[in-house]
Amino acid sequence: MADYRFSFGPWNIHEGADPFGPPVRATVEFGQKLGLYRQMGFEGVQFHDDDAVANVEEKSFDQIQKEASAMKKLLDDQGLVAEFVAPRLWETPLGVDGGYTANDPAARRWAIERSKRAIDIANLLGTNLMVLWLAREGTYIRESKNAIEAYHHLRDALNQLLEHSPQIELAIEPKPNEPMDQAYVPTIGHAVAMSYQTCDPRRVGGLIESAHALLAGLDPADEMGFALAHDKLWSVHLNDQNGLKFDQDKSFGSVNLRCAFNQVRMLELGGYAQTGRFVGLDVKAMRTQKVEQAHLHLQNSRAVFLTLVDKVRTFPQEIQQQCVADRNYEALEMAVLEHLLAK
Ligand code: 3MF
Ligand code: MG
Repeated sequence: MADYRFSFGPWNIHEGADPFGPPVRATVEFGQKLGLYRQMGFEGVQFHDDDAVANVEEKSFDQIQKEASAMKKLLDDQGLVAEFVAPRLWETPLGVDGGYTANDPAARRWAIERSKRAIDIANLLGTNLMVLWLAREGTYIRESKNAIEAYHHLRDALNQLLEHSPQIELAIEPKPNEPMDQAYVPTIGHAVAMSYQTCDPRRVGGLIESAHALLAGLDPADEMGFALAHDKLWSVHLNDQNGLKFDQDKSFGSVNLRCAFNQVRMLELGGYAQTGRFVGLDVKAMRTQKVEQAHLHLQNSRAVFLTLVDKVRTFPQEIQQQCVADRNYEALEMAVLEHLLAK
């Protein structure tokens, strides 16, 4: 049976700042973070474009090429691979009201150009996958944009990116809100529908983050099932979320173990491990955590995932089938709970 491969982004080891307070931990140097990957059983590194090439917008293509190649060497030396590159479009002042869907044509051009550079970086790092978290593609008030036009702009942007590189695959990471009041492409259904409007639907898919699905009031496992049914689950950001509040990125399974079990079950049913795609984490350490232990949330999330793989594989098939045949879902539910509670 194929083994799962795990990834996380360097931003998952962070200084603990939140909107109400400054950093509380020293910065862990990038090289030191890379050293933690293998040690904790991770092989894939998730990148923003500027995680790979700092201040990417100020650099010439030659310089980008030089720095991305140096990063690739650093990865090779540590036995790591880049899982994906994502353009960080939400921090530049020109993108204050969005990029691809901005009303300002200059902002739209900027977003597409920066994303093309991110694709170049992905190619240099040896990955075909670009993740698009559409952070500011949306509105604070509905009257500020025309959603019909916005979705058309988004389709045009996706087409330009697909045309920029024949091998690039675009995985949209849906999220319903934050930082916007309402985001465009809030669910995987929207992302899959968008894919079919592009010039090459086979190269547009999705990444599902557990917390984002929960914020949309949806079940992450079912969102994954929808993507898998369309062959479009190209990555996941596993984490957890305690109710409908800000995006918490809590450790996987830490709030709702049964929901986590069902996400793992869905990946097992979909044969996800055999696809070779990564089980990505997008988890934050608690603000209270000391710097020496500010990576434990990653290790713990991976451990919970693997324990749940075992729980899924050892769940008695006969009981499941019998309960389904009898339409006795109360018994099925109890069997699941007993299985999860058993030592
Ligand atoms: C925000 C996110 C992002 C994306 C990341 C890669 C900072 O809620 O989940 O994390 O995952 O930009 O796409
Ligand atoms: Mg994420």
